[in-house]
Amino acid sequence: MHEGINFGYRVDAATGISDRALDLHNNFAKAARYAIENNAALFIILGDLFDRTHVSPTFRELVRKDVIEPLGNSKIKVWMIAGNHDQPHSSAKSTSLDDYRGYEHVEVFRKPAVEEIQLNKKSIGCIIMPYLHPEQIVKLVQKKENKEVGKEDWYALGRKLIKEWMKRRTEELDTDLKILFAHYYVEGAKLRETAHPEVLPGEFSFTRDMIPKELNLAVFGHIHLHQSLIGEPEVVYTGAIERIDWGEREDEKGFLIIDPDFPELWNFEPLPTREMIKINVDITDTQNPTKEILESIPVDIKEKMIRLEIRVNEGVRKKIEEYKISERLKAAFHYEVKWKEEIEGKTGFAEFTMNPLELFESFIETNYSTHAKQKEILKEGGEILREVLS
Ligand SMILES: [Mn+2]
Repeated sequence: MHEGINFGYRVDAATGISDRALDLHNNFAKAARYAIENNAALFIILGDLFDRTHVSPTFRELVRKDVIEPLGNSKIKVWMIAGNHDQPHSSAKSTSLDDYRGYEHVEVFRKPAVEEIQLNKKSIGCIIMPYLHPEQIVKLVQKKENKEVGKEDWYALGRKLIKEWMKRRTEELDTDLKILFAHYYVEGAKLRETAHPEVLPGEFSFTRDMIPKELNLAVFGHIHLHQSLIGEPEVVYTGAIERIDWGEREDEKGFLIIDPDFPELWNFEPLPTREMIKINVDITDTQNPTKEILESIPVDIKEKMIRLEIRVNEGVRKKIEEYKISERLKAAFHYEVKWKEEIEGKTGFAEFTMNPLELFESFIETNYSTHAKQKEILKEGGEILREVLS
């Protein structure tokens, strides 16, 4: 859902909310309405309800007003499972999700749990695995192993620990059906996000063999692309409810309906999406660049999102009548123009990283390599950085 996400355009001065963030919210409200109209028993939010651990009260109120309270009035239970965006790095810290604990029909899951529900006269056992940050997994492993665990071991030990826990809890369940609800990257799943990667370098991920075969279905949140990975059990990603990133511009969006009477147990229910059009135009070899750019823009752009990328030779941009382009794009919901200047005879950096964690680590290496608390600085700084970035 990514409620509270900041889009830097079409921001309402009174509320501070972008119309694009409302696109996301409106789809979320539509999913809740669908649940109400179809007498759902349970409404599950599979992580990343919020874009950050603390979002503006305005967003929290929108969620209360359009989703949580209407569902409560219709006697529909709500499960909120923490995702990487709304799970704090320290479990002692609170998150905007905790706002909703006060509702009798809402349950917030920030730790692994097992629940049993009844649906169409069938009992369903649910294994719930909220997102745990790497440092939380390290702490978990250290507690279970009763020793300090090195960087090279925690990942494998964490996987083993979670695999064994899920297997044991699945076997203990004596229900007609067994379903896993989790918020992780499962190796082999497809990614679409480009500017805002959901899966961060070094984050804890699942392998297929961790998911117990005794399950009837595994449903995952996290990746924005709705997809199904065939296997035992089938792994389904619900995907985001709207396109968050330009990499998702072709994707269908929606939510899952789970019903024990469906042959596959699940069905995908699509939601409306705002059209995103990416236009690439190359004017490095043309006599009439302004005209060529204007002709590359489709006639109907009303209410659509447009990204225009123009490849131009160095120094040519000033000859282009940019006001004509702006005038032409005005009808769009939102537009961005990116200029790619072809510069001759300059070379870039051979090795270059924009990964903030790598930049931080190399900064500490350069400036604090002899400091007595170098390791602590690295660890604490890394945690703060990850918290800020998530
Ligand atoms: Mn996520």
